[in-house]
Amino acid sequence: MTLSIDKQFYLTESLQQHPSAFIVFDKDLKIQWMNNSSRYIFETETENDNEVQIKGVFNVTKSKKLDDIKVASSFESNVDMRLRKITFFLRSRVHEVPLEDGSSFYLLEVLTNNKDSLEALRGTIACLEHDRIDLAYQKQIDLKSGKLVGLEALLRMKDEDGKIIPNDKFIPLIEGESLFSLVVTASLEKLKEAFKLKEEFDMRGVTIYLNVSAHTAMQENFTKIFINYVKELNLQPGELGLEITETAELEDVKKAGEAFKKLKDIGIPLAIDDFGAGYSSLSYLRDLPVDSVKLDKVFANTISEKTTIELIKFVVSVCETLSLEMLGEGIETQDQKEKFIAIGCPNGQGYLMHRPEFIDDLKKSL
Ligand code: G
Ligand code: MN
Repeated sequence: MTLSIDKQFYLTESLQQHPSAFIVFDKDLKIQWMNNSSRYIFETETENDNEVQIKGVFNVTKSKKLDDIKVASSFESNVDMRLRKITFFLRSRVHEVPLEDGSSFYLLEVLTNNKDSLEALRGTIACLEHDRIDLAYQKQIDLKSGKLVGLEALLRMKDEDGKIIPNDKFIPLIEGESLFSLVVTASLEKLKEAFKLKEEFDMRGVTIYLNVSAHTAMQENFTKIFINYVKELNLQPGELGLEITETAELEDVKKAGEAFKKLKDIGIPLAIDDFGAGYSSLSYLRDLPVDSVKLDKVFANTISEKTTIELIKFVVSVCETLSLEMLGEGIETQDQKEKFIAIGCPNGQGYLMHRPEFIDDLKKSL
């Protein structure tokens, strides 16, 4: 079906410049038209070159195929998209627009909350397509002996000029999107380099940690990704770990606990990141199968204050009682390091010991 010129005219006039991304497609899922926002996020000039394809439209609530929906004029749906080499789901609202001849066409509206989300979507797609997803590594040290105990892999997405995009710019905005699973998959692919290095340098007992939000790690498809990864690389228990960071309160802690239990069972330890700040709270120690606590860098920053010292002592004592590993983050000075040792915090991480490095530089510093 092709849209009649006049119909298309009214539609395109009003939606061409709309800040949301809109796509018109027919019942054979062939894309007929895209507005400027769509072209922008997909980085494409025209709808006719097959760079962007709709593979399927699913009604989330009713699990019905597009053709079955005769009554609804608008429904929320995951749209299965193929963009050049990558495929992902787009959270969308699909409007069915009837035509005079009894047929209809479909208007897809990409469900993003605001302009920043659109930018995050576009930026992430570009990073995925152009292999601009990298990992930097930072050493985690036994403070007394100086021995290497862990490596934290830090996501580093780069823009077209090679400049690093701050993680808080895109990640919170795409975490709920299926696109994010591609970022995790790309990170895990990169992480294989670190496991190779680990073998090469015989770093037994060193855990390599990847950062994920609890919201991410508790979703079933992510649990599967991690489980398959451990199998594929034949990793031994404790070789891969996850650091859980939170940018929002965890709604279903019980469900998260169950998901983490599955990961723990296959030998993936769980570290609570940024502990004692933001949403990373004491109750996580009760409700999640935690192995290790990473004390937020605000404690290192203020370690000269009496209250901070008492708080660190308290966490040290909790960790000892519950047999948890503990690490102080953001150690930048010798004085901070010594205070951590005096209080009894066993492990540390920070610019004083090691600044995050990409794999080639890390290799040189091992
Ligand atoms: O949330 P998380 O703890 O994963 O954040 C780690 C971030 O902190 C990384 O981006 C890393 O570069 C940064 N970082 C690591 N060590 C230090 C440090 O000693 N001081 C400061 N200010 N930042 C650090
Ligand atoms: Mn971290």
